[in-house]
Formats: sequence, C-alpha cells, structure tokens
Amino acid sequence: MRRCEGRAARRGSTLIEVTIGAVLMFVILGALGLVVRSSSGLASSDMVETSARLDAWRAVSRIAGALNAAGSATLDPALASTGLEHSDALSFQTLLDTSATAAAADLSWHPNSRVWLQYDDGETNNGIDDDGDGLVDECRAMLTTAEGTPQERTIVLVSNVAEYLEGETADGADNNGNGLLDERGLCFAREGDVLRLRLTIGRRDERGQVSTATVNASVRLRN
Ligand SMILES: [Ca+2]
Ligand SMILES: [Ca+2]
Ligand SMILES: [Ca+2]
Ligand SMILES: [Ca+2]
Repeated sequence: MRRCEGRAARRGSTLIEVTIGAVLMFVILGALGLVVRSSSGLASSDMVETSARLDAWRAVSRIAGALNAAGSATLDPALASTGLEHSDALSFQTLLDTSATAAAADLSWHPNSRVWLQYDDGETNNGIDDDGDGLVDECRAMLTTAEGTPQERTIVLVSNVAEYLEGETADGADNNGNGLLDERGLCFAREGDVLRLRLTIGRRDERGQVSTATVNASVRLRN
C-alpha cells in the first residue's frame, strides 16, 4: 500500500500508469503464485509417498523383528512351503533362547504372538470410503504378544493398510504377477523355511490423489 501511495503522489505519474503498473504486478505475482503452488503440490505429493514408505518400512521391520526365531512348526496357519498359500494374519511362537541349537522337541518357546488386520477406525468392509480419507476399506496392522497370558498386549503397528496389495484386486486372478491370488495389503507367504511378508500402505496428498508404498521382507524360520 505504501508503495502505491508513493507512486500516486509522485509528480508526472498518471492514473493510467499506476493502473498498468498494478495490473502488471498482479500478473507477475499471480504467475509466481501458480509456480509456488505447483511446486508446493509436487513436494507435498512426494512427501506423502515418502511418509507412506517410511511407515511401511517401520511396520515391516517391527513385524520382522517380532518374527525373529519364530518356529516353522508354530505357524498358524501353517502356510504351504510352495509360497503360493498366503494369509493376512499369522500366529507364531519364537524361541526363548535364540542361540539354542537343540532338537525342536527340546526347545522352549515364548507364548503365542499374532499379527493381524482390523479395519481402521470409522471404516467398514463395504467397498466405500466411510471415513473420507481417500482409501476404501483400509485396515490397520495389529500385533498381539503373549496371547492368552496375563501379559497379553496388543499394539497398532500401522494404519492405512490397503485392502489389497499394490496392483491386486479381488477377482480370483493374480493381477500384480507375484504368484499370489487376491492377497491382502498385509500378506504372509512361506517358501521353504523363509517367511515372506508384504505390506502396502496408502495415503492421500493435498490434491486428493492416493499414493501407495509397498515394502517386502523375508524372515528365516527356525526348524
Ligand atoms: Ca477410508
Ligand atoms: Ca469402507
Ligand atoms: Ca497377486
Ligand atoms: Ca486378484
């Protein structure tokens, strides 16, 4: 405002000159604003995807950590070792002494732990985005430890778990070409003594577009 008042007061400046100057200023500022908004939107989109990937990594690391020294014979469901059978939940027991080398019959195990899915708060399994966060029927991954004991505890590992793994839809076909049919956004499969876990997280950016991040990990099971 001060700048405009100064120009208007200056001798020789006409109303037309001031008006043209103001219009040019608005055009320049408007163009700058568009560029800034555009850059900001891109950064926001990238940040959302990065944030989703970090969340997925963190959750997969925690699940892999919980599965450290899990006994192959303790899995429920047992999961066929062909790698084609899969589950969105898994119960397991881990060795009390991870350095133990005794035969399985002589080993001691922690109480049962379980990783499982439940629908996010405000979300139900109805094909609709009930809570308006841009994700349909999304879940949260849960970890329950010491199941059935006084020490039983359940925590949320991560929210915004996609209903199905990235690229997969519920149609009886393997849409994403990983050999699994209609696998969920959290998925366990077994190949021999190796347990593979996969996780897809979704998140909406400022533009309303949903970014997804998928993270895989493998854990060697104890015999
Ligand atoms: Ca939702
Ligand atoms: Ca829903
Ligand atoms: Ca698949
Ligand atoms: Ca499918």
